[in-house]
Amino acid sequence: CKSVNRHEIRKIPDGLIFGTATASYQVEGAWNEDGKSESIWDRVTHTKPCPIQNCDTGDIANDSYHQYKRDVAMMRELGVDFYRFSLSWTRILSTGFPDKINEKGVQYYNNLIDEMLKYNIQPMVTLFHWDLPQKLQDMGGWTNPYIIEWFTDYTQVAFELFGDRVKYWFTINEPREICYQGYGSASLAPLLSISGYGDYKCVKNILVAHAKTYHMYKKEFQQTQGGTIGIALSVTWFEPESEKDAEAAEESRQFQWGIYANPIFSKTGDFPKVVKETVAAKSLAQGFSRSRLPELSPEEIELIKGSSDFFGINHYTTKIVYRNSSFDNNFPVPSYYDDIGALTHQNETWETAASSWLKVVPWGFYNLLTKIRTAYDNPPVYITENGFSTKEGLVDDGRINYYRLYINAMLDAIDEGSDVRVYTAWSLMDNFEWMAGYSERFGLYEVNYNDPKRTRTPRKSAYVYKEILRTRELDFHYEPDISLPIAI
Ligand code: GBH
Repeated sequence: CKSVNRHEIRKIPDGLIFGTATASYQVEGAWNEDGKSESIWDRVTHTKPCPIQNCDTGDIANDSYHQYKRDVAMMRELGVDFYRFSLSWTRILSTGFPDKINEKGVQYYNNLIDEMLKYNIQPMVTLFHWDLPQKLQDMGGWTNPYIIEWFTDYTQVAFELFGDRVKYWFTINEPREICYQGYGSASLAPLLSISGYGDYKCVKNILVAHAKTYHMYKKEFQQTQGGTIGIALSVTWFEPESEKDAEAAEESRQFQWGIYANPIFSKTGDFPKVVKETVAAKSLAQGFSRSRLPELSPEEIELIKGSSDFFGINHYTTKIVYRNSSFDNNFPVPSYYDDIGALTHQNETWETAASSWLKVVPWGFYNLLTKIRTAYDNPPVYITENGFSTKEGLVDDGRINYYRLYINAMLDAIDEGSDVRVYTAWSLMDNFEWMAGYSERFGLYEVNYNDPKRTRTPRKSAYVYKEILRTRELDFHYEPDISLPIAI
């Protein structure tokens, strides 16, 4: 990665589009209004004793359900090309199934989409950003293969309702977080910790549900609706601590995101060889009758292979990987991390966001984009999320620094041939940061949660992001005057 020349003003290539993102549960509120039913996040946030920091919930969140006009006005202030948001399954289908369409919920999304299109802001829609109907969770959620038909029934309804106006679709946001954090490490809803087993069952069902949705769109909708569809994977960069750890780092990448990327984006398809072989061998040695990682049949391999028009990447940070000869660790057996068989840490000197896991490592982003280009035959890349958390406050120089350094690293990769077409800042505004509640703020706009109106105010970073989009230049020296209003 080239070192940053802060004196140089860097041009943004034509054709690269910029936007921001949110997700339904994190911003909408109105959790039980107008026929919306309970999702797994309603259940978790209403559990006593509360598992979320400060007992925060998304019951009201940013009240975007009532304030979509203000949200769109902010998009116009920033001058974004698009806005990525997600649909709440339980708002559209109260029963979880397509037997009843909840018209009021549908109206909300129609209003939002139409308001955006009025100002030429493209809607990019994530079909699933974690808020599964609780009823489907009661039947096993992503570990039950029936979810393949529950999901495709729901996504078909979404294409029918909104596909006339939505030209960018994402099937699933961050399968790794859904499967490992939700079913393996109890760090996201449904807060299960059946690691090394439940998480792997989830992986297969997610891949098949995603691929079937992809092919349904291609077959039944794309010709008339003309959109593009793919998946958004969370991709942390894993860097070896030293040369002897190169293999451990590669294996970590394969376990952490290759398990999704290889079946979809590689020429051969299927789970990565090292993942299949390691989990099979360990499972048998542990007394299981078969590998804890499900097999993909030849038909499933074909179905999943190539099932994304682009490589969607949510990227935040980097980890250093090493392997002990003794591999002494406290991972339970079996578990996903025991299967990976490597350890990670982050450098103490790296600048840290308000989220302890989020360290500023722009060269990791460059290495990652380079790896995607070389390993998967230079696919079109959509950066579907990238961002930095702070505490409350409008002067967010840490966020500004992060965006500049990460966009700069992305431009380095583009210069060397990476086909990056979309860049999305997470997030348009502060929102419900899952288990961290409202204690970690990712917004270009600050949201005041003490105010029933949930007033939104632009941070300094909003002015800087706006200027990058307006000038299509990255200028490390630009200093906005935040006493002036941020005009549309
Ligand atoms: C995204 O997830 C989500 O899509 C979005 O909803 C969320 O608000 C946003 O990012 C900010 O968090 O390896 O145990 O140290 C980010 C997923 C969460 C992946 C933290 C890496 C590190 C946890 N990231 N995780 S750990």
